Amino acid sequence: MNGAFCRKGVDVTSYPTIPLEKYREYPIDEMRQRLNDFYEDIDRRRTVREFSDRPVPRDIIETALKAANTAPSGANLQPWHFAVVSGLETKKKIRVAAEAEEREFYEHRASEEWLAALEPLGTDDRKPFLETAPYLIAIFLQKFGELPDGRKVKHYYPAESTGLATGILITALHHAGLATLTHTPSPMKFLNEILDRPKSERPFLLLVVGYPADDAEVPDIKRKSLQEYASFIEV
Ligand code: IYR
Repeated sequence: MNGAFCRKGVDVTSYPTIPLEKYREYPIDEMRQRLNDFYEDIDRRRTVREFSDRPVPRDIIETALKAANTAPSGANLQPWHFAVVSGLETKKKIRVAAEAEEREFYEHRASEEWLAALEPLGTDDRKPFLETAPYLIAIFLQKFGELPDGRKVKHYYPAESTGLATGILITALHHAGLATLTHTPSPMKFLNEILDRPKSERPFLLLVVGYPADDAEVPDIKRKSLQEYASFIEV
């Protein structure tokens, strides 16, 4: 089916439909095995704050971004932009701007309660990894898109969609054997200026990507148990 029609003065063309031929069903035992393997693998993922400067080929990042771009999104409008930074000059600018915001955060803006919540993680305003890691991926959320003729199109659920794409990106990079850090200097508007992104895009998060440092350590965190974060309603 492929129809062209007009709704409220907007030209609409529906997508042609195709059979779901890429879908795969697995026998239940295989389903269990695959899922256990996947869970064991993702359970090893840890957010890392100490990175090596070892380079990572750009095609690896490109493929991970292609995986991220498969995320479901409101009306399939894919309301995200990934600015991939590998140049030292730009990484330095980002570090300087992020550390300035973080100093404000740790010294003035953060509530006592927030600082107490961060205490176990031992974070502070120094962010050397912003220069050390081979890639910083600045993820932007687009509230509006632009058609080739310059008209604006409203995006739906941009935050949810960009969050989903980011989750897939982190999972893909972990799958490839790379470490990530979801960094959220606040506010992050400086990313628009440094990376020359339009005002209509909101910085969503800064993903630091690379190999962990040889001597990297991580806090011994605990994850909630299934009963704590899930409920099953069977009536
Ligand atoms: N953006 C700051 C503070 C921070 C906030 C949360 I919530 C964290 O989980 C970790 C850090 C920083 O990056 O240090």
